[in-house]
Amino acid sequence: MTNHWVDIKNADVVLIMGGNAAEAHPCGFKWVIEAKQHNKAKLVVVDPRFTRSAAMSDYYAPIRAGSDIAFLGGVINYLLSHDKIQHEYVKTYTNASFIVGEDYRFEDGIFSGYDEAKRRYDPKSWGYELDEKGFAKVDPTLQHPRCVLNVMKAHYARYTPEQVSRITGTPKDKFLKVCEMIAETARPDRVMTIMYALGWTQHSYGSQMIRTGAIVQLLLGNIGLPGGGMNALRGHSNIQGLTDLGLLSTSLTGYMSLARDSEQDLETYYKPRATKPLRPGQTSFWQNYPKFFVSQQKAWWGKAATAENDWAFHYLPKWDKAYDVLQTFEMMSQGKLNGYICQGFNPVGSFPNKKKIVAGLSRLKFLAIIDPLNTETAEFWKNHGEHHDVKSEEIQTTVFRFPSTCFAEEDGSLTNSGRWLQWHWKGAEPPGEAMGDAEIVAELFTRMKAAYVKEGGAFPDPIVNLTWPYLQPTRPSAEELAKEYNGKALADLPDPKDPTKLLAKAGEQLSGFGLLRDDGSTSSGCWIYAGAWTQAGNQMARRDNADPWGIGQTLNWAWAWPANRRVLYNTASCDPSGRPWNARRKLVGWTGDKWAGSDVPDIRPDANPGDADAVRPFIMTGEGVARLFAPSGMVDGPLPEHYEPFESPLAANPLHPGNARAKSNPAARVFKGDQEAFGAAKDFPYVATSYRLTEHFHYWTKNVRTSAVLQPQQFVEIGEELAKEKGIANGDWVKVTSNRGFIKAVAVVTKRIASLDVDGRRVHTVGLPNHWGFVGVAKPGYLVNTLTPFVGDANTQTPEFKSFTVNIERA
Ligand SMILES: Nc1nc2c(c(=O)[nH]1)N[C@H]1C(S)=C(S)[C@@H](COP(=O)(O)OP(=O)(O)OC[C@H]3O[C@@H](n4cnc5c(=O)[nH]c(N)nc54)[C@H](O)[C@@H]3O)O[C@H]1N2
Ligand SMILES: Nc1nc2c(c(=O)[nH]1)N[C@H]1C(S)=C(S)[C@@H](COP(=O)(O)OP(=O)(O)OC[C@H]3O[C@@H](n4cnc5c(=O)[nH]c(N)nc54)[C@H](O)[C@@H]3O)O[C@H]1N2
Ligand SMILES: [Mo]
Repeated sequence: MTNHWVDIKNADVVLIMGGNAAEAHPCGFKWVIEAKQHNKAKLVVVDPRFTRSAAMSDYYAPIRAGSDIAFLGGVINYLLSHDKIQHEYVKTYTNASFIVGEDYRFEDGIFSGYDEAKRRYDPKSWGYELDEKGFAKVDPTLQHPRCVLNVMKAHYARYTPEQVSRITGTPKDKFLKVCEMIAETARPDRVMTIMYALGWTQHSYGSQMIRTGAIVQLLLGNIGLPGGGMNALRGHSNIQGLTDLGLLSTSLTGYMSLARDSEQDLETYYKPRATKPLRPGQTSFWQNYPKFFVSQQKAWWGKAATAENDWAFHYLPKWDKAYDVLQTFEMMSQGKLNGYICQGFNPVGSFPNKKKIVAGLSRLKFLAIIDPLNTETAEFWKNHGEHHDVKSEEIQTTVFRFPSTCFAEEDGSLTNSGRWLQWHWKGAEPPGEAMGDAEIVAELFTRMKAAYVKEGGAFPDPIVNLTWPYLQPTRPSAEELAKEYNGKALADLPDPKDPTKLLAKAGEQLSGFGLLRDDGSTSSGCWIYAGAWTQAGNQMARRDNADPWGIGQTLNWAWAWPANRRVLYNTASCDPSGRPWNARRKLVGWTGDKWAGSDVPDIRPDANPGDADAVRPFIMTGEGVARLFAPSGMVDGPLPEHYEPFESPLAANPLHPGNARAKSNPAARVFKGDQEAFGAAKDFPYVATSYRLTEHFHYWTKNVRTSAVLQPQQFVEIGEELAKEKGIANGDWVKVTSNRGFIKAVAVVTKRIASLDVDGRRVHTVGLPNHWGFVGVAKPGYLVNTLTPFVGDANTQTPEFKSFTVNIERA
């Protein structure tokens, strides 16, 4: 989230699109109700299904799953052609005036730089035109034909209301009504928040869907303002913490990235990361990359990380490709993996194409499961009759099971969607021989280290030199780990402005990332978490909910990264002179000599907005402004474009009917066998989408009798029109088939799923709740991921769970 949960109450318009907060985030949804009740906010929901969120809305519009870029591209076109943009914001705080280089092209659905054989773009031609000093050229009059605003105008002119309706199936009048409601917030004193989750992320172009939403918000001037923002509703209680701490295969902590194999020395590694400013006078977070990186290396390798060995840079692996979950299971199915450690993860249930996942696990020598519960993955080898029909005698994988505690049996912090680190305390002792996750990992590590010390090995250094500063080496405590993430001074830190003063003494916890250095005198396991556990103690455990400004800015409740800032880019909540756009809801403002207000300013506190080359609010970019057009950072194009899901009921992309290459995302990675496992529209004519129910949490609550009673039986949802066409009555057993397998369940026939007119044909949707499987106390059912395709988003590799195709018939 750019903003946070409580802040949603400040919105004038709430757009829930690509999520179903009332169902999947029922506690957080109360802030939408607050906004409606106390702020007269209008709730707009766009979803293929009339959801529980839709039931609370002021306006609902249906949409064909997978077509949100067409919808939002149409909104962009509407805003630009009806002059419903926040002009001053767009001009000063976005790259609207930046000039795109003359080699940039977009033709027939493909951007310049495409290599068809590799399915990859070279983004060189998407860059800005630079001047002699390396700064981007701009045209403040917005007249230049290649300035971003005009490039964008031309790109989205194709997304007319008729075209949008043809692609999305959303009736034109409903689309235009949503545009009108959204456009209301182009005024400086009106804001919209966008709440989204998997309905946007789980597509082969999910990242671009989110970008389209962000572009809409920027044109309206809604980013950085209270009640505004792009708000990703995160899933598991600490999934925000997972990405913050760099658990993805090409990440390091705090959104730093692991080096590629072409970056074998520190200098080459820093070059693209420690970004140079693209505007005169601009400062950017990433200019400090070496300070964050060296401090991480010192936290990990202590004295073994020295200036002479480039801070142990060569201890880190270099990536030839991302080892995301799809890649890993692809390699497993090719027999390239011996073992797999599966900690708090149930891939047989949660990853696509169950047949392929099980085939992969069957080729392992060993599988280690660290989980408080029994799971489908732990029993992948066992025949469970019709729900999981495998030949156990042909599977040789040894499965080890390590019973772990769950979060309620441990102390620690959880980072919520709003980036708040909230400390929690153990609620109960774990049962039986269950051990904490950190203890299990620590046991594994100490034994591995002992083996490396004794036997050597190809490259023992990163293991034997790893710092392991815990009082009990096999029992690292949550407190010790948290202090390590925060970081400390390894030497006295004199104030560079006044060397007689110390900013921190050797050994002290650091108060924030501003103190980090690149000379080895500081350590921090995760720079964005610096400030969470300072000399003053555990900031995450703070529980003062005082809200002096009355807009939900409880700065003494828990601690938010970065620097306890609650709303990112918050200086964009002011006009270019530093005055809040809306005096009623003030985050920060320029007082004449500093920035101050109800939030921690997201800028140098003394950055005078009146200066000729004033620092601009989007300090994560070298431009200092937000990117409507992304010259870098995306693998599949600088502007979002609509493509069809890999399985679609349509024969072509209606925007590019003559170009088969532009039907689906040309830069998405598709493994060979998976291409062949995609189904054709003639055999699988219906759009399928999968989702959650309030009463269950993934596959765990099958182990809870009360949850099993509340939603006792697996079902699939279809609209009345499709039911009639197929002769299916409410309560009938049906069989749903994709090209990868089938499931059987009870049909719920409902008015809540509309059939839509898409590109001249009638398109029906089959809704698939996720939560059943073959382990637990609930009535067994089929895993929905028997049906789903093995392909992911081009940027993140998040699987395309939200739009694929199936057939359905009475069983
Ligand atoms: N009770 C409960 N709560 C949960 C969970 C749970 O299992 N149970 N899981 C948690 C986790 S891990 C996560 S990540 C979050 C997920 O939270 P959400 O993303 O809100 O959950 P989903 O139900 O998967 O999907 C949301 C909606 O997306 C819609 N949708 C599908 N395709 C499209 C599309 O192409 N466009 C649009 N506009 N909408 C589409 C679906 O119809 C559905 O209503 O929930 C968390 N909360
Ligand atoms: N078709 C379809 N598939 C989906 C989705 C979808 O919308 N549609 N959503 C996807 C999403 S968003 C997600 S997040 C994934 C979730 O997929 P998984 O990550 O596989 O999720 P869970 O089943 O929630 O959790 C896995 C295991 O974690 C265990 N666990 C709980 N607490 C602890 C703990 O403290 N320590 C340890 N070691 N284990 C613990 C649980 O018992 C459970 O067995 O599913 C994805 N799969
Ligand atoms: Mo999730």
